Amino acid sequence: MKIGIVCYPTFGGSGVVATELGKALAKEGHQVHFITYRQPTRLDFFSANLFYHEVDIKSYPLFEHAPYELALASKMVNVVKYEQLDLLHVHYAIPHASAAYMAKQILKTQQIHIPVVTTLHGTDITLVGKDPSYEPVVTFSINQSDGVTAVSEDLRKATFEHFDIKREIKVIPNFIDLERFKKQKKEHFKLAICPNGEKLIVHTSNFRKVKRVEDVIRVFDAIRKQIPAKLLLVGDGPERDKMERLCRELGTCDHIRFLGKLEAVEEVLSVADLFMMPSEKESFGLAALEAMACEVPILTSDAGGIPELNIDGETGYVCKVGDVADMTIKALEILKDENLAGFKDRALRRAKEFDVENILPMYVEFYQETIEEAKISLSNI
Ligand code: GMT
Repeated sequence: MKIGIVCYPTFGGSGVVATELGKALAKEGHQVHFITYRQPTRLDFFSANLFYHEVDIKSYPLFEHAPYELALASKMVNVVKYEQLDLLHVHYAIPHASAAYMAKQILKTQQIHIPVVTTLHGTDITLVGKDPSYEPVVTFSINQSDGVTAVSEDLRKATFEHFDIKREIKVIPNFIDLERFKKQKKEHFKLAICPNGEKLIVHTSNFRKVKRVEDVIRVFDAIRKQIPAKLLLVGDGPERDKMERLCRELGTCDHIRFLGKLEAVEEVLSVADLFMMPSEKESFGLAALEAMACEVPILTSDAGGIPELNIDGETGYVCKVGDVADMTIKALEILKDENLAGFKDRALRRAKEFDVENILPMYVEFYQETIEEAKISLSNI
């Protein structure tokens, strides 16, 4: 197949999933065309089946905001037409699903019929999308897509709750490349951070409010009052300054390192004893899956689709959002020497269920079905 993939090329989970999906499809022999406003972060190598088309967003003194959606729709029209794509797969509803709708309508006037698959990733539904300023367009563009997927059962349910959806939504979970995300030998790194055998806790996120990084720091502070431990915080975002101030207030700065945006996150995960994800909203929790693949147990909140990944008491623990006291008790339970190895084994075993090799066929099958159904409905007109 010839597939066009539209996503945010930044560090966000939706962009990572879209890029990894494109890479896996290309490896299987499909031709994949990325249509994005910047080279996606993880698309930094050559492959004969991978193509990149940059969306050129022209500004003009009259525009306070350059019209990204129009530039994207125009680029989609051109790429579908000249590369003769079979399908467009857009990731994150806003504004990718509505831009795809516009491209589809333009192409229709030229007798080109392109099926569109939209994948809902999380905040496009649970946070931004349901805001009245976007809701009508999001509802419309989901209903107008030829196929829709959501990354967890919880997100699927939330979509039906928040929007007037008249079509089916298929759940296809996030996946992991176990070739890249696996425990590596990095003992020297562990020794540098934890010279006295301290337990190492890791959190990675984009430091937005929904991630509740403050809970990570408060739980860590409480853990450290009981056992020697260190904390590594990977990523950056709007809450970072506030979190640095909190460390100073708590007097824990000597035990916490802010690593910023790190590409090789698997190297840090390889030496971690516990990964924390206390999010307020989280449709799936790709960062937690990456940790599990590196044999790290996870301590999470019960937000959104996280409990579909984290099996309470098996791969880690699931606590109520904001329950710092319970999170501390559960973290100490996982970190006990007699428990840790079991949690690590089970985390890895669970991660293997989300191996890209298991999930990729679900997308391929869904594309084929969507293309077939679009052909049938066209022949019925
Ligand atoms: O986690 C983020 O804030 C980034 C966001 C995105 O859309 O880029 O991630 C969402 O999509 C990921 C991939 O499907 C999911 O694993 C994350 O759980 C989801 N984030 C939220 O729902 C907050």
